[in-house]
Amino acid sequence: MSQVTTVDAAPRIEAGPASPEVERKPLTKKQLVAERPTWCPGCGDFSVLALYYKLIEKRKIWHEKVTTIAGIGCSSRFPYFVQAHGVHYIHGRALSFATGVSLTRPDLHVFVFGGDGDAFSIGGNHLNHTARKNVRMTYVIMDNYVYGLTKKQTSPTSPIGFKSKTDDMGAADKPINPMKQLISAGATFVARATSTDPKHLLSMMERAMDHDGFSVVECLSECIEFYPGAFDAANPRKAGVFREVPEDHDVTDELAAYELAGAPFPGWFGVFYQNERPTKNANEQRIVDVKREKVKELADWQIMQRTFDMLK
Ligand SMILES: Cc1ncc(C[n+]2csc(CCOP(=O)(O)OP(=O)(O)O)c2C)c(N)n1
Ligand code: SF4
Ligand SMILES: [Mg+2]
Repeated sequence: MSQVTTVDAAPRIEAGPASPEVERKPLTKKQLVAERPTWCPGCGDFSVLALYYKLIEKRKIWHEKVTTIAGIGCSSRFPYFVQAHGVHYIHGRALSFATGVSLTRPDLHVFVFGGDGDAFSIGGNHLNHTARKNVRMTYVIMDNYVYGLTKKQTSPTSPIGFKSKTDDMGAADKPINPMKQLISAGATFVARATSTDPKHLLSMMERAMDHDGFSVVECLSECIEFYPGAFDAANPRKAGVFREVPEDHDVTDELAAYELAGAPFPGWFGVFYQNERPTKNANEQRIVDVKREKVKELADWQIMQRTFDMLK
């Protein structure tokens, strides 16, 4: 029988895969904290980061089993603040990078963090395709209804009338509805949360993480600097209302989810939609297995050579 040893988790990323026979202590927040966050004091993103540490600690995910990927924006600075593998990638391209990681490293928990601009504006196209392909990963969109990093431009979620550097007379264009967009694009887990309710947000992140497919949590996260008070109506501490998705809501019912999404602000919070559908990961693996079987006598480099020869 194999021996079970207990060792302390190292404070830094460890080299090599963990042996399943080695039991380790879960990581602590102290071990996960990297650079001091450069966000403005009071920014809603702090809460999301704190809960991400908590999630990793609670679910006993080891350093080498988690990766944090982001695009560009205040919210997208996330990977810098987590002592684990991560990538601060190109504006709006976090999902394409994360897709590559997810498909090639099925053993990892792939988390993507970013803002409303990164997700729905410059990255909107990637969001749609990652959703329809159902690539396995968890995406937390910190929605502050504004471009924070670049100091107050209108974003796709800014409400009509919002005055910004790009709309000094107030935004005129109809904002997108993140929930409706995600549901119709094909995301198989769609939830809504707010950074002012940490307990609820953590539970949404956990449920998203446990989902086998593309899971998205839109998290209202106030930009205290360029859009203060944006979400007061959703914050009971500011006399607002936090309404959880009704218990009898059927999360597999797409139309019912769409209806919930149509409620006026502050709307509902919780899981709007969740369904099982084959993931891109499973589909790709099936193709690889079938093709590999046909050339099982060949080494990887020979398969590659053949592919190149075919392109000549
Ligand atoms: C290709 C490209 N276009 C534009 C920019 C400038 N830019 C950086 S962040 C950003 C918007 C960020 O807004 P959001 O994603 O909502 O993040 P927040 O800062 O609000 O968290 C823009 C337009 C850029 N870095 N790269
Ligand atoms: S500018 Fe806004 S989004 Fe950026 S760190 Fe400051 S409060 Fe947060
Ligand atoms: Mg933003």
